[in-house]
Amino acid sequence: MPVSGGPEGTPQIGVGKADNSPGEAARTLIPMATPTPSPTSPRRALITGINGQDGSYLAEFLVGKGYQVHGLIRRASLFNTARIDHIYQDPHLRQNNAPGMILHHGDITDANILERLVRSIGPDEVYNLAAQSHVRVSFEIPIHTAESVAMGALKLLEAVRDYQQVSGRSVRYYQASSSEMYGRVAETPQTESTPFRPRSPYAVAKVMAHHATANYREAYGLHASCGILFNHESPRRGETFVTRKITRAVGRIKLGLQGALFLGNLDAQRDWGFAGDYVEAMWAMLQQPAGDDYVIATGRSMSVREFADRAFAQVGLVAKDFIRFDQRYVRPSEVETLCGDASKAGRALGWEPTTGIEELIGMMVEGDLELAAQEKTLRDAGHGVRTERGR
Ligand code: NDP
Ligand code: GDR
Repeated sequence: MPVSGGPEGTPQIGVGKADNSPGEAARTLIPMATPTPSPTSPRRALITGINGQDGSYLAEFLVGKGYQVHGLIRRASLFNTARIDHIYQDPHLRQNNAPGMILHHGDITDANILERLVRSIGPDEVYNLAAQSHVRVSFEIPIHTAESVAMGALKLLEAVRDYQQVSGRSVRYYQASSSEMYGRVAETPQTESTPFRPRSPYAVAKVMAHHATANYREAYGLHASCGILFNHESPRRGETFVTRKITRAVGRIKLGLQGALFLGNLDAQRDWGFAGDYVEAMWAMLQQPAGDDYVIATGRSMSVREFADRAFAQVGLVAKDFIRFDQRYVRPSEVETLCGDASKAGRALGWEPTTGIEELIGMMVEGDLELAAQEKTLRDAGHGVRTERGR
């Protein structure tokens, strides 16, 4: 999928920082031309992490609402837009209407790009979803995780603050906070006021991003909100997260393509919801008169073991006949149990989950049975099988 360098008419960018100025109040921004929205122009949203699970559902949702959606995407040596290809409109085939989605190359760790993008797009809403989001992996690459999760958020907040100051326009900001921040939980269920006791490099970094967002709200009056989202899944979930790993295995085992499923801690409990529901809460937060923090959860939790039992049962199999333990998937420090109380979001946003766990497991198993069937058809016909990653 082609990636745009930015909308036509992108103004030149220039931020001046006063030289030799004393520490306090040293920042001087040079006023400059920024895109001026007309009353008829669509609202503009910038999404970092647009090609991830949540980014894809959010982009779909916002395009459906008539937004022009801009997405930050990393350059990769293989196509990495499978989750959003269906929203993309080929400019060669498009009629005269404006594109619904425009992608821009960049990285959340690159402050220069973030500043340039925010200024050239002139977004009404910014959704910061980009992150090294795998908890187990964060123990292996803690510094990279902190750079994308914590420093990335701070750099984007700075870009938004500068843009507001220079343009005089107001931007609404969403930060993807996480239930993982509760760590060794102080109380159950967890609410917006439950203390954070992070248990992984990922969670530590998310706590920093969360507090930075609240600080920009208080210090600079930024309309900034944190969604403390509990685990949410879908057929688009990355294949190394436990729910998708299980449903992918269910499909492949059922069709004879795989013999066993290797997992770590089966006793961990999570409050699992559907990603499609959760992105609507992100948007709803930015439609409020002021920024705030909200827990988004179902209020029901279940162990990994029970999730697996139910997923295998959907195809008439017994999970324990196929599950094997692998120490490599156990975390150095684990979050044993999470269960969220989303009553504030219910009252303030009118948000509640619409998809129950059984329906969620059903849609994931159905999607992965279909993928396994495609794989089996190709194998039976004597073809090698390419995964979506191009192997
Ligand atoms: P995914 O892992 O599916 O998507 C993460 C996105 O971030 C991808 O688009 C990825 O791009 C991008 N990304 C990673 N590193 C960078 C970087 N350095 N620069 C630019 N983009 C980058 O996560 P989800 O969609 O599930 O989650 C979205 C956000 O919500 C994340 O911040 C996550 O931590 C948070 N969250 C998720 C929850 C969940 O249950 N899903 C719960 C609570 C919070 P690429 O494809 O190039 O890697
Ligand atoms: P989590 O999700 O760490 O909660 O983070 P994940 O699906 O990775 O793990 C959930 C629980 O399952 C246990 N587990 C395994 N996990 C994985 N990935 N692979 C296994 O083989 C396995 N076996 C058991 C884990 O130990 C854990 O207890 C997700 C991410 O989306 C974060 O970005 C987000 O912030 C949180 O959810 C809320």
